[in-house]
Amino acid sequence: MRPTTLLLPILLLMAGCTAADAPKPDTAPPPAPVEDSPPPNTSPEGAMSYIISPEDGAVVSAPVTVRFGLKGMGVAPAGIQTENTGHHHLMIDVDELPDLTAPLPADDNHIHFGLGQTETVLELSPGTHTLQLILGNWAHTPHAPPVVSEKVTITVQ
Ligand SMILES: [Cu+2]
Repeated sequence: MRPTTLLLPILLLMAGCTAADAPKPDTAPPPAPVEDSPPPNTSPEGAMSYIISPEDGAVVSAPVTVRFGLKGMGVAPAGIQTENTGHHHLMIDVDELPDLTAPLPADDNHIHFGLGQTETVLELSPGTHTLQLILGNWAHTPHAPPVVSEKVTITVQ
């Protein structure tokens, strides 16, 4: 009985020595830093952007509250690089969509909601206006495929 109980600690000691003395693999490349590879700029299947209100054809009075809807993706502020997220951009009276493969323009007709806002209040002049949403990624570029809402046409009294 006694020789067996002595053998086990010796074996463990030898195993420890072997691991410690093993040559370090100095030829293996260091692992690639995760933060250097941005998330893919893609949208998942079924992702959808839509204007909750006002409804298409609505007759409203200014100021107009516009509520943004998003399905299948999450809202994140500009600058936050997380897969399947983005922030809303509201196109006001924009007839032709901007380049959907580049950062979206920013002016009175292309409004960024880079803080992650999901609604806004607009002072629209009386008459007919169109509203349309485009989701942009952390760098304001639409996803692939782009997540663009239906265009809503409203009349402001
Ligand atoms: Cu933006």
